[in-house]
Amino acid sequence: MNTTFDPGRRHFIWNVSKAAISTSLAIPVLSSMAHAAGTTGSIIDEDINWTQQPLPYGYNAIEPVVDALTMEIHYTKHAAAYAKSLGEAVKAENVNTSNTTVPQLLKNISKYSAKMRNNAGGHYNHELFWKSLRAPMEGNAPSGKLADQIKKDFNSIEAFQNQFNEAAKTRFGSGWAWLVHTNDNKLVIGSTPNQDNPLMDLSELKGFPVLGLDVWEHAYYLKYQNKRPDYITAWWKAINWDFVQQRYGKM
Ligand code: MN3
Repeated sequence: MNTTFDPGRRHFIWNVSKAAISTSLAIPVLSSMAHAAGTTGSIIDEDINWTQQPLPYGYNAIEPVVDALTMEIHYTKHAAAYAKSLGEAVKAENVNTSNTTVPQLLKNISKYSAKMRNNAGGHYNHELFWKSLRAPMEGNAPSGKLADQIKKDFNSIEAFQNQFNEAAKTRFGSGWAWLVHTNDNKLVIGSTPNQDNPLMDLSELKGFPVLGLDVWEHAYYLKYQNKRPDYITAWWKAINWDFVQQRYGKM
């Protein structure tokens, strides 16, 4: 769908070829690797593993948008618990994590338990969330192809932000607001309840999650209490648009 040169993908293909040459099972290796990466309408999410990855910055790195204590509890307690419970669920439900990716599991999540749904979603969503944040700065905004597409699909960056804010504010209870790249190459805003996400086969909102905002109270309550809109407003300053742009290029 996107023809932009992607060095990560090229490297991946080269490694697969190398693996194929070094084994007599060249064809099965190639086909199973292609399957693991997703073949049609490809979702390449090689950054997401089955276990919790190190936080890419210190607990205080996103202050004052996200305070250090919230970041620490969010990462070491909430997100860590999703990863741990996901590990239990894949064991109990016989998921072969060496030939299945987390996104592949999410795309078939209706076949698994509620425990799997909540924790696979929780794990994926948080791994994505940490990487989509950076030290806050004034005037933080998307650029390049992503900004062009946003302007095309939402008329302006401001209109896009207003629509995203509305989705995040009006998600009742706990959940996530999303910017999603759809299969027909459009950017769409929506939200999901609990730890659901747009990759899930049972999600109403469908597509590749380019950007997600955690609107569970555990993400903001210590600093913002009941003022979710203030948290959402502050969050715009801390979005890592370089990362978001890379994801947009991966659909
Ligand atoms: Mn959370």
